[in-house]
Amino acid sequence: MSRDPASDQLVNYKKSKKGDVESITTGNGAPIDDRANSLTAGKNGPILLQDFHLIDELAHFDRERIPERVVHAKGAGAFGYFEVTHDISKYCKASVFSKVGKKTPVAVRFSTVGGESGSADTVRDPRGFAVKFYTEDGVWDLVGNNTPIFFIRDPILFPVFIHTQKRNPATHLKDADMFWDFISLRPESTHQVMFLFSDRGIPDGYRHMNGYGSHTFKTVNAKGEAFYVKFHYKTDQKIKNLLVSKANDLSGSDPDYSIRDLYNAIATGNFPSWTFYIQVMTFAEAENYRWNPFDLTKVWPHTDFPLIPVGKIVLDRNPANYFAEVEQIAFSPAHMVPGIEPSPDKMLQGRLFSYSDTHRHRLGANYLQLPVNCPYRTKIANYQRDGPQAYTNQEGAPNYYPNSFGGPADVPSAALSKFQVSGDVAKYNTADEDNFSQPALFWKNVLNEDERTRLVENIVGHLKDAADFIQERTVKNFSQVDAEFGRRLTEGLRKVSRGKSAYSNL
Ligand code: HDE
Repeated sequence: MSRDPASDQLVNYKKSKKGDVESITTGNGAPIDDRANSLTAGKNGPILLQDFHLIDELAHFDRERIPERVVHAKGAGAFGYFEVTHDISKYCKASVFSKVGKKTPVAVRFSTVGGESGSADTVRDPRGFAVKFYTEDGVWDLVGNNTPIFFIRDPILFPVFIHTQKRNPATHLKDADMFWDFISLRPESTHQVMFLFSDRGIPDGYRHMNGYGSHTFKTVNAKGEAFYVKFHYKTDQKIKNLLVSKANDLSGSDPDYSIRDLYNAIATGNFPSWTFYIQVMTFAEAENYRWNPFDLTKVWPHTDFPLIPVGKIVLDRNPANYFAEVEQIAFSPAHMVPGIEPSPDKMLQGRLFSYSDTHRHRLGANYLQLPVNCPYRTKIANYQRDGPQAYTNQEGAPNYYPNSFGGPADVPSAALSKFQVSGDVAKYNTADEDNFSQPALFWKNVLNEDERTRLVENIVGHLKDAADFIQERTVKNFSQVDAEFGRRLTEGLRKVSRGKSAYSNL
């Protein structure tokens, strides 16, 4: 019987051992005579407290779970490299881009967003596309999605927005009222919601979708000149999406479809790759641009800021162990390296705090010492010490600063580029910062007629479950994108509601 490599994992493990069988041990490495029977006083007697093996097994099992990620809990990971194909050193001095042909090891984790770690892969949801570059100057994490935009533009709304994507606190069910109430009260979400309900809202696995750093970042060259930059990684496998009916079938028949697809592709040498590009905006252009360049609900159109090729990401190794290398991988937008810096994008600023915080909770204060997270191409030298599971603790090096005993010293060349800020400290309302002009371009110029039809069907299919007043407010927002869009939604909703009375499905 021929099976795929994912199904044959254990068979292949056995083959790789070439008949060797290791001796079974306790956690402290001592050999175990009998793994199947506990130590009892007499044949039917009680178990002895001295059976360390049993107690250690049960106690360890009791602690097998760590908290799942609060978002992006379900995912797949793989390893490979980033290779530079074009010189961009005039924009960025980061060592990862230093010369054509240079390869840097990477780890990638793909994910869905709203579901728990056991949820189905083929749901309508954004996909995470996080890349960890193990550079000689430390780890750089580009923690992106498969969409160049996001639902909101101020991080203060993120936790409550995520609540609307998760379960109702009373029913523990996904809730169309929560979803569309928030979306319609915050019309800056319109652009991302249109992307989400378009065909690209259900990619066919993780290999057939693009990735985007999404935010505006700042890059700095060797002369100290700074630029605003966006990162894009476009699939070389071509975009492929699933039709709703197929996706729904797969949710039942193979909820792990995307994990399986990635594993099998890599295991059979069909290595997926993405071409990496940047868009560059000068500070002068940013001053006068027609859209706020730091607003994550907007793109920089390629016609204004063309894609500049940089390199490629290739994934050629599956994780050897899922928990160690994928569940415990910890990305943070704050993990930057010299040459790559934050921009004032508020969402990015919020993320700079949140990720490392979540890792300290999920994995512990020493999460950066775990092999998959540690910046192994550079040497850690600092004044952090101790804490849970301190695996490397910098031996006898001084643990205070300044010191006279050769402890690690400052690196002035790593200083951030200087920039000026001014303005009154206040809470600035960003709710109405031009929410519809880019969605209008998306409707008119990006989607073709069939895609528009499916967008309307997909929204109707979900929005129909929300309360009437929420449906009305939502359609009103979409009408501001394009009157025709609103009209078609109204018509679609009318069709599905015909004959439906309140609680008709009870
Ligand atoms: Fe995340 N996000 N996020 N996010 N995000 C997390 O970090 C957060 C946002 C993204 O494969 C969490 O380790 C805030 C945008 C990916 O391990 C958490 C805000 C984008 C992943 C978190 C955002 C992302 C996460 C949950 C608004 C695309 C999975 C567990 C300010 C550009 C990474 C964790 C992986 C994960 C916070 C918005 C992408 C809680 C506060 C925008 C790909 O820290």
